[in-house]
Amino acid sequence: MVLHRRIVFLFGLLALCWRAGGSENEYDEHSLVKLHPKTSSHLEAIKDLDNPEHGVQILKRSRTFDDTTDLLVPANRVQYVQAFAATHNITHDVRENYERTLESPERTPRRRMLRGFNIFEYHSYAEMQEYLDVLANKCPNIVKLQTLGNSYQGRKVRLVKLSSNHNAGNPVIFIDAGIHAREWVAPAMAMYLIQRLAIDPDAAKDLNGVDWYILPVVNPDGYEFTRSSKANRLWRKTRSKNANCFGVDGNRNYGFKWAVSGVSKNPCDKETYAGPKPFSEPETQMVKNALMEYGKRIKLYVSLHAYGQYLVYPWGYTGDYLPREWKKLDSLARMVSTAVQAAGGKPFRVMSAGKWYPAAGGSDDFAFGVVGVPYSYTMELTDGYEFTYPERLLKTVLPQFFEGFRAFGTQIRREFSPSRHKRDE
Ligand code: 0X9
Ligand code: ZN
Repeated sequence: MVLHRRIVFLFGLLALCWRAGGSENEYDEHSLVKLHPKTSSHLEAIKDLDNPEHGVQILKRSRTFDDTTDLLVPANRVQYVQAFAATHNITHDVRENYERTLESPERTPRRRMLRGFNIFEYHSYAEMQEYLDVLANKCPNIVKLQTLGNSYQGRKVRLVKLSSNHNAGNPVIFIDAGIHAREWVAPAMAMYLIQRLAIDPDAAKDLNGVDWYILPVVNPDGYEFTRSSKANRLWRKTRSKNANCFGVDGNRNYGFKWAVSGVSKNPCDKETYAGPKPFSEPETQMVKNALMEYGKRIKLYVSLHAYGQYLVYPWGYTGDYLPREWKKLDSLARMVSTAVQAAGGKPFRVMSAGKWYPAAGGSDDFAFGVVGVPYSYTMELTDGYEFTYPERLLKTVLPQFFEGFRAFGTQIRREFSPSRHKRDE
C-alpha cells in the first residue's frame, strides 16, 4: 500500500515535470483576435501591443487600413485585449479555441507514400530531401545539390542549384524558405519552384542565362517540431537551447544592425528573440556562408515567408529612411505583383520592410547591406488563413506565385545576363 502510494506520488511528480517542460511550446486555450485599424490613431495604439506587458503574441502586423493585425491571445487575456480594443475604438473579432482549428500533424499515411511525392502537399523534411535526390538523379545536368552543413539538431541542410550550364558563371537568383518553422507554405513554394525549373520543358527559358539557387528549408528542426504535434504547430524559432528556453528567431539573427529594432532580448520570448549574438544559429551561419560564397554573382535574393501577401525590400531595420536604390526595388516588386495578379493571384502589398514594421537582423537587410545583392526581398506568401494555409489550395496558388518568379527571372536576365542570352527571350 505504502509502495503503491509512493509510485502514484512519483508518477504525479513526473507528470508535473513533463507538463512544465512542455508548456512553453503549447498553444492550448488561445484565441485569435483580429484588429481592424481604420485610422492612424488606431495604428499608433496597436504599435504598443509589441510591449510584452500586454501578454499577447503578434502573428501579423499591419500598418495600413486594408489589413488586420492578428494576435494570439491566451484565454485569460482575451477580456483585457477586448477592453484595449474598445478603449481605442478599434473594430475586432475573436476566434475562440484557435488551437482546436489547427490541423492535426499527420504521420504520412501509407496511401501517400505509395503514391509518390505530390508537390501540392505539405511534406516532412525527410520526404523533401528524398525528392531532391530523385530530381538530382533524374536531371543531373540541371540539378546539383550542395550540402551547407547541419542544423542544431544535426539535420543536413542542402542548397539546390539549378542551371542549364553550371560553369557559365551566370548571375544567381538566391531563394530561401522556412527560416520560420510554422510558415509551411514557404518550403512548399520553394519545392514547387525547384520542381518546375527541373522538369518543366518550358522552364528552359527561365534557366537561360540565369542560375537559381534554392534553399527550401532553412530551419528543419523548427519545421519538424511544428509537425510533431498540434500544440507545436505555431512554433516560429529554431530549436537551440538558450538559458532555460528554446529557439532563436532566425530572422532577427543576421549580423547587420543586429538587434537595433523589433527584437526581444529575452530567450524565452516565443517570437522575436534575436539570439545571444549575431549568427548564433548554425542555420543562419549556413545561409550567410552560402551568400558570401556566391557573393557578387547573386543579383536577386528572396526570402520566402508567410503570411499576409507582402513583398518588402530593405531597409527592414528602420522605417525612417529608404536605400538610395529604393525605386528600382519598388518597381521590380510591382512588376512581380502584376505578374502574379495576371495569373489569377492576389497582388502583393509592396513597401520597405521597415515601413511595414521595423525589425533588425533580417536576412534581406544582410543580403542587401553586407553582401551587396542589388535586389533583395522578403515575400510573405498567402493571405487569409494565417499560418495554416490549406493544402487543398496549394495547386491554385503555387503556379500563380511561379509567374511572379518568372518576372523576377526576366528582369535579372535583362539587367545582368551577358548579351548572348538576351535574344532568346
Ligand atoms: O518579421 C519577420 O521576420 C518577417 N515577417 S514574418 O511574419 N514572416 O515573421 C518580415 C521580415 C521583413 N524584413 C525585415 N524586417 N528585415
Ligand atoms: Zn516569417
